[in-house]
Parts: sequence; structure tokens; C-alpha cells
Amino acid sequence: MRYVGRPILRVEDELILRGKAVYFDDIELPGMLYAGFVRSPYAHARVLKVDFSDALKMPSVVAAFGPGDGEPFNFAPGGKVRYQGEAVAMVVARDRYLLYEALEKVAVDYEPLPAVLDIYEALRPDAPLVDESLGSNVVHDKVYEGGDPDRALKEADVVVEGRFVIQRIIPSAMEPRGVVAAYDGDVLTIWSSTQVPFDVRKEVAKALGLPLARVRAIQPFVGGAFGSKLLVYPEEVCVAAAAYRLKAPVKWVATRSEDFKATTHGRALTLEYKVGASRDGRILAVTGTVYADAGAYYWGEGLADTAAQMLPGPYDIRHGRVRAVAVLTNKTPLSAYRGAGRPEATLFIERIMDHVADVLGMDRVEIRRRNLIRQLPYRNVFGVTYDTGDYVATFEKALERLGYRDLRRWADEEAKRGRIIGVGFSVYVEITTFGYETAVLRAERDGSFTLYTALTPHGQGLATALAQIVADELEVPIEKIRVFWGDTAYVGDGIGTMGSRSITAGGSAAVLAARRLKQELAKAAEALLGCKPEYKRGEFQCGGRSVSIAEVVKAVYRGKAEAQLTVEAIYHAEPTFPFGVHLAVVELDPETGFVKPLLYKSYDDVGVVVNPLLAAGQVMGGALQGIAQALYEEAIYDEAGNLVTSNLAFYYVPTAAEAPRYEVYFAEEPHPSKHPTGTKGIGEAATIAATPAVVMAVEDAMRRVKPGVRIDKTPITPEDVWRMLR
Ligand code: MCN
Repeated sequence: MRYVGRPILRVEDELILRGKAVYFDDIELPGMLYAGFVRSPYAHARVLKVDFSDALKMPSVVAAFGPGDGEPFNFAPGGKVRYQGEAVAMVVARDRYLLYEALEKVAVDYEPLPAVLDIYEALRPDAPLVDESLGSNVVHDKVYEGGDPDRALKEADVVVEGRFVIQRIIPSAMEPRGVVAAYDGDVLTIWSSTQVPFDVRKEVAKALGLPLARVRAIQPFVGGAFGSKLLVYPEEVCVAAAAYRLKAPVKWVATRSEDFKATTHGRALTLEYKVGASRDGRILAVTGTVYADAGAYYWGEGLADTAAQMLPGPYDIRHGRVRAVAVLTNKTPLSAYRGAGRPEATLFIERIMDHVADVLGMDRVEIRRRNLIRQLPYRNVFGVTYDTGDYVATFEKALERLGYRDLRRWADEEAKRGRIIGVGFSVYVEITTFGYETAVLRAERDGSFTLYTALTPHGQGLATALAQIVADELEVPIEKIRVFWGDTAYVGDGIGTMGSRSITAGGSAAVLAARRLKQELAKAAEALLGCKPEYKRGEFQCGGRSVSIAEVVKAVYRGKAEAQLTVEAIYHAEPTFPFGVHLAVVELDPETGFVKPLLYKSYDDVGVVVNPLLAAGQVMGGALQGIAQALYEEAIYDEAGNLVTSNLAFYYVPTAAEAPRYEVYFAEEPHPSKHPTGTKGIGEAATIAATPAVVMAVEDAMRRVKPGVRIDKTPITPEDVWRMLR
């Protein structure tokens, strides 16, 4: 009986649901001090003077750090703040509430500078410069090219041009960022709401000149991250430095508004495109420019580039040239948000397919059918090699399973009763998994097994999935396996949970560790049995005799046989490419313009599905975030650079009330990856696929009232719908 493939309930949930899971803010240490940051109210300003004298008069205040206190407290590099919410100074107080009073007493003199908030404004030669040292606001500019796009455009029967604008999104994890750091004179320990404890450890050690061995980073339970906690932030290093200097534990917890400004934002990409197609609907060339509104610092490296390189999507397009440009503006820095470049690429190419289909008067299914890649592996025009799959067969199967045609007929019927219902779908290929991952597996003396993973789950349920994988590999009951994660004291190094890489990279490392442990134990079993054994169902067998894995372990501990009982495996993972089709049904309210998602269906080929319950959970949560991009969420700044949507009253994060009914399918004939787990990632797939499916559905609904309308941006707000319907 294998565990992989079964919908096993999450072992993590007992603690989470009973409120016993420990998050960083649950950690209270004797003598705890509380840190806070003075943040710029201006989007762009020179910092002339920071005066702590009034704050330091408060008895509760222990210390204040600012420019002049050396690294890492050199806030506002170049004497300038570049976005509203950028830290200017740090205060440490004994009382968590008086801290806020102290922060108000720090007097900062600013000289406001003109702010630039729009990428097209920022590109003008006379635009204010976010970073003077660059000489322009363009911080990155790279061209991806393949084939002969100019000739292909010339030879095309139709050339279609357009622009699509994706809004800025605030990742809004339920748990805001924060950190606790404590120094006992020997070891500096940091508990952080992060995806990257190994990086936190390295950055802190480097900043303070400490040996790695004396710095320990712990990722306690984390209440969501969605990519926004995969950078080491200045606050983490500053809090650790304060704890080190003051030799006392220090805690910082972001408020919601602070988190909205000081945690990276996502998306904010614009594509200008020009594509050529033949009369029969083959896309011959795709060209254009992807602009990233990078915000005040270029932390989101690679976002525009991934969008450019993945722009051809699952379609066989042989000629292309896409420029990836990142532009600095006076906003919160942009970085990864669930999908990080692939949702943008997918939304762009799916909109392009629809645009070309409209120009040619072609059906939206048919144009995709004609362009899908026929043979895998496939190297796309920008050099990305998609590994396994059968896109044509999976596409046809998915349309049937999702009931696309039936749902459209149903929408037609309902239209006769006055309901405005639209049906849309999207096709995607995306890139998951990269880099190495580490697993340490120990056989305990009682025959149970402890797995230490370098993965850093923060909601995905990986402890459950890894236990399934290891239980299968060792052929022991899952109860015998306990998984620990999130501590640099467990495992020396690793990358962590991001890029839908965990089950594939970290799971494969766990498989390798289990195989290595079996090899070790086989040596010991041979010594006990006197013949070379085979391993079956938890037993080593040969010569008509057998010994259980637990007995072998016990014998080793008693010194009767030799084997290494703790093994480490490091697995290097090449990227792998999930493929799928998602479908959305929406209803428009003509009075209010509000769009209600009624139904969401998905069909994904992610190779081996380790735990269909966990994978389906990823699809549902991920899809709601993609729906939110299509319909609800947007970070809005006013002309002065104030973040208007600075809390959850103004920034519309959907809840269960907005969620549609879901039907989640995984391919009956999956195409496994080449990794030991056979998996491809599912963590971001639905976020990638949902937005284009919903946009198509809304456009389909609107065209029932106003034929020919075209959606060329997200989100589609109620106001947009209301105006378009009129
Ligand atoms: N899974 C599976 N079979 C597969 C693939 C995955 O059963 N073939 C299961 C895995 O066991 C795991 C989950 O699905 O429980 C996700 O696995 P994977 O696709 O490897 O993705 P990661 O674990 O690396 O998760 C990262 C991904 C990303 S990049 C973002 S962003 C994201 C997401 O996960 N952020 C999340 N899902 C999130 N879910 C929660 N609750 N909170 C977040 O912040």
C-alpha cells in the first residue's frame, strides 16, 4: 500500500487548528525589547536630519539607531528616501505600546522631491531620477530573441498590435512580517516570518562579521508568504544587529499598513506587443516589450525576463523578440508574488491568442488547437526547454472534462432569462523547480525515522507530503516518520519553499536520503543475515531469512553491526514544466458592475500527484488569488506617491464569500518529470491560469451585451464593467 497518491490529512493541522502552532509573535523571552521603524511619509525626499533627543527622553526607550550608526543602520542610502514607508530610523523600547509614542517623537527633517509614479513618465528624459547614480530610471534592459521575427512579421497575413497592463498587487499574507532576535553572548538566534532562514542566517552573519556557526535562523510557523518573504529584508538584519549590540532579545512586528508598504509588491508588468499570424491562425512571430514597474529598488530581478522568456507559452512560435525592461519608480519595491513572471506571461499570451482569433474571426479553442506544441521536449524560441507532456491530447481531454462547450450552451440559455454569464478558459505551461535542496534522514534507535528538510513550508503541508514519500521509499508505516523543518541547526544549507519547487527538489532529496539509508542498513543486515539481502516491505530478506528494518537499526545501535544511521542527501533539480487548462464561469450584475465568479474548474498535468488533497488545496487557494488579480486587488497610489490602499479596508482581498464553486481534476494520464518524485509543481499553477480564464469569461459575458469589447488590463473593476456595459 503506497502513501503517494492518497489524500492524507495534514499532520500540521492539529497544531494550527487548535491555535497551538508557534508563530514568531508567540515567542516571548525574558527581558524582551520591542523595535519599531520610523518610516518616510514622502515618496521621494532628502533626509536632512534625524533627531532622537525627544524619543530618548522617554524612560521606556533603550536605544535608537539611524544614519551614522554604521551598517546595517545606514537607512536611506544617499541621504534619500525613495518610497513612502521606507525606513529612516529604528527605535528600541521596553514597552510594546510606548514604542509607538517614541517613534512619533523622532523628529525627521525632509526636503520633499518630485516623485515619479508611472513607468511612461519615468522613461521621459526629464523625469525625476529615483537613483541618480544610474543616470536614468531604467535599471534593467535585455532583449530575448530567436528566429527571424522581422521577416516573419513581414510575411504574416495579419499583424496584430496591442498593449496589456497588469496592476500592482500587495501579497497580503495573513501574518505580517516580523522577527525576534536574541543574543546570549554565544549564539545569535533569529526567529523570522520568512521563506529563507538560510539566507537570513548568511546575511546576518555577514553584516555582523560573525561566524555562521554562531548564527542560527529559525522559521517558526509562518502564516502565508506567497513569495513576499523570499528576500532578506533590512528589518531582519537590523533587529538581529540591535539584539547583538544590546545583548537582549528584540522583537519587531509589522502592523498591517506597515506591511503593505514595507513588504514587496507583485505583478505591475505591462506588455506592448506586435504579433504576426497566418490567415489560418498560426502565430508566426511574437515581438514586444515587457515593462516592469520595479518600484524604488530593483529587488524583483528576473520578473520581466521570466515574463519575456515564457511569453510563447504552450504554443509553437518560431520567431520572437521580446525586450525586458525594468523601470524604477517611487513605490514599494517589486518582487516575486505567486507565479513571479509566469502569470504575466500566461495572461499576455492568452490575451494575444484571443486578440488574433478576433481579428481572424476564429474560434478561441480552434486557434489554440492550431498552435499548441506537438512534440516534447521542446525548446521555445527564447531557449527555454519544456520537458515532458502531451499538450494536444491533454488539451482535448481537459476541454471535455471541464465541459467547456456545455457550459457555453448553458450560458446561452441563461441569457434568455436575462442573466449575463460568461465562460472563459486558459491554457498554460509554466516553469517550476530550480536549484539544490537538502534532506537529512536519521534512523532513531526505536525504528522510527526523523527527516530534517531544508524546505521552508508556510502553508503547503509539506511535512505531510514528505512523510508520504519517505514512508513509501522505506516501506514503513507513515506514523514512523516525523518531519522537521525551518531551522538552520537541523540542516546546513538549502534554498527553501518557493517557485513550486519543494516537493520536486526537496522531495527528491528525501528520496535520495531514504535510498542512501537503505543502502547503509543493507550492509548491516548482510552482517546479521550472512547473505546479501533484498529489501521488501520493511524487511531485509535473503537465504529464506529476514530481519525488519527496525531490528537492523537496533542491532547497529547495540554495536552488533555497522552502518551510518544519519545520512544527508543534496539534490540538484533542473526545472520542470506543468501544463494545464483552467475554466471560469462568471456572472455580471449590470446594475453594480460587480462580477461574481460562479464556478472554477481545473485540469492539470503535474506528473505524479503526491497528495491530491494538498494539491487541490493549492489549486483552490491559488485560483482565488488569480481571480483576485482579475477582479479585485490593486495597489493604488495618488499623484504624490501616497499608498491609498494602505490597509484591508481599502485593498480588496477576497474571502471565502467571493470564492466560486471548484472542481479540481488532475490528468488521468500524467506525464511525470524526470525527478525521483516524478512530480511537477502545483503551488502556483492556478494563480497563473486563473486570471486569463476569468478575463476571458468576463469579456465573453460583456460581449453578450456589447459585442466587440476588449479587455486590455487587470483588474476589471465594477466601474469598468458598468462603464463598458453602457
Ligand atoms: N503537491 C503534490 N503533488 C505534486 C505537486 C505538489 O501533492 N505533483 C503538493 C505538495 O505536497 C505540497 C503542495 O502541493 O503540499 C505544493 O507543492 P509544490 O508545488 O512543490 O510547491 P511548494 O511547496 O514549493 O510551495 C510554493 C508555492 C509558492 S511558490 C507560493 S508563492 C505559494 C504556494 O506554494 N505560497 C503559499 N502556496 C501557498 N500556500 C499557502 N498556504 N501559503 C502560501 O504562502
